[in-house]
Amino acid sequence: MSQPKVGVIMGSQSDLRIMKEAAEILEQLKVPFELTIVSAHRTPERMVEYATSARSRGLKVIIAGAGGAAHLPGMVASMTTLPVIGVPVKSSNSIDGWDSVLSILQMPGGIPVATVALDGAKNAGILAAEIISTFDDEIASNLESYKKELKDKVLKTADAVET
Ligand code: RP5
Repeated sequence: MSQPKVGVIMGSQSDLRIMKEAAEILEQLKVPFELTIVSAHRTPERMVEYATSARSRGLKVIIAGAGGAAHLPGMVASMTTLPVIGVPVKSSNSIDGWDSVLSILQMPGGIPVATVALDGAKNAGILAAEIISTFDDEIASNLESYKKELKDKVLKTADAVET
């Protein structure tokens, strides 16, 4: 694949079962991306390096997923001017995922994180593609086809159940 435009990062390997959905949809939409593990708490220096070098490395959007005390998306957003999409991951010892949701959603003014639904990695991938599509016609056209497929599927089921 060509130069990655989207960086997909997550706090732990245990987030991969969810975050791979972002990778899958980016692949489907033909958006070049990179994927790695960056932990806010266990590898803080790596997080700083990732966030501060992201723009100069050519990334346009960062998708950051984490669970529990999910500081990764917000901390990355504090160190870059790239758009950051946060994915709250429901980790095994979480309080129904509310910890992840609130710690990613409730950012202070000035440091936005575009937070998707709990375990909403697929939508994070689509949103990242939509941001890229503002300056990339090929991705825009791939998104058009994807949304048409969604529409056709619904119309087909509507036809099937209609009486
Ligand atoms: C967070 O803690 C990670 O994002 C993960 O969702 C959660 C649990 O991590 P592990 O203990 O499974 O590595 O930092």
